[in-house]
Amino acid sequence: MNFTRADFPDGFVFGAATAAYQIEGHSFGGAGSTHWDTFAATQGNVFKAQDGAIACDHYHKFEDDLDLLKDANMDAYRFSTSWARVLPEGRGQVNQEGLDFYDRLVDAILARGLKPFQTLYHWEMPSALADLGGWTNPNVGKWFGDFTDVIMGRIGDRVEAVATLNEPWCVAFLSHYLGHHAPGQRDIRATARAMHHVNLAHGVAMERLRARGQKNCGIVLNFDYAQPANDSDSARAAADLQDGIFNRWFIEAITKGTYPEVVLQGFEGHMPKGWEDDMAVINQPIDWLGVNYYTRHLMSEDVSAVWPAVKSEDDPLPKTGMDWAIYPDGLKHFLTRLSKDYVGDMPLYVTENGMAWDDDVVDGAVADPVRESFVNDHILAAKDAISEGANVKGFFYWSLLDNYEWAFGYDKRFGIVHVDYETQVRTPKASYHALATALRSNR
Ligand code: IFM
Repeated sequence: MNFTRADFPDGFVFGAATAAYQIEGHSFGGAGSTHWDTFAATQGNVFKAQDGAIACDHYHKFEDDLDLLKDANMDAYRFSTSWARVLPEGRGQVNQEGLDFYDRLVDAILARGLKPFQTLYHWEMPSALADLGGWTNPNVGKWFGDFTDVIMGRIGDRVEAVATLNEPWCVAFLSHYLGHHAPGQRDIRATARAMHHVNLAHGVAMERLRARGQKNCGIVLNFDYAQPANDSDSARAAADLQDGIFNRWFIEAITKGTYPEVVLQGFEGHMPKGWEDDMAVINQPIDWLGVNYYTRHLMSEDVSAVWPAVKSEDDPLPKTGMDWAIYPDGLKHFLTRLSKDYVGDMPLYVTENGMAWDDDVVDGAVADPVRESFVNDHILAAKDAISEGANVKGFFYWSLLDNYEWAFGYDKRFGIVHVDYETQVRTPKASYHALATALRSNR
């Protein structure tokens, strides 16, 4: 790696991220069914119909996994707390085993001198609430607020920072318009509702967190760099619309209390009644913003499509195992743009950045040179953003472990640690060792 800790401001946090359903093993410890369990059990939705029942068995192996993080000289662990593990029916009866698990996990993080960065929702909508419409139901904000109170009542005294939601674009648009994630809907009205309710749920959870006196509260948004595929007005308009749906819809609502007009026009007639009255709840101060960044898309107009009539063109850049273009400048773009246009001096954390590759264990080792360059180049892009004035406070690699990559099942490996799903043996990859060496300096 071409950086050391000395290249970053004092206190800059390096860590790795995971999420509950992707690693824990959802069949353990009394967790309730989620919409991912049923989505995966439906033919054609997920690679080989795989689910998170066992995943990386982190539920039993979390101590070893935290040792891996510490041995990589990291400072922090970003994890999520599963709604359905804590409240198997989404509301009502609490699963004490679930609370106990997160209690043990947070203590084990702290015992290793690591900082716990919690995310409240990383996609485990309990099936009982999915039955009631999940993110399309206007009451989802209140249900989520109640879950927030239950879990923070147990671990809120020890976490360093908490994010309400992970990647609301995926929760709403990817899952209700594109249908790629649970619940697999493809319906514009459901999309408009989910797009608004996910922001409202963030606002309600923030109110609950503030009422509890919780410190360091924020949200994790994913940003995709939409660039015009060519020099035409129509390509520029397509990029702007894509940016509106993917990026501005969330950051603008949270920091300014408005939605981009170009997106509202497309949702005309489908937004929930009285949505305007919710904007004040959505637009309340946050303490930090999490930035997940993976790739860019080159956009053009799709003349054969209804709204949003956009499509992405082939990108000449090298690609990851997800076929995502590798474009570190996009991370710098967002960190500087966010600080200039939306959050000013508020702390920004790169809460996810990483890549999938077809990694194999050969003679007990995993060579992943493409990932080594990827991580290096994105960390240096964050450093450039800092030198241009962005208040970036940390960087979390996605992910500590190979894990359940949603609709791709276990077919895509994002980890700096390889997981053999048959034996649950962990093998740190070359990128893990390179990061550990870079982070050893000046600790
Ligand atoms: O695995 C996901 C994660 O759950 C959310 N952000 C993107 C990652 C890679 O697709």
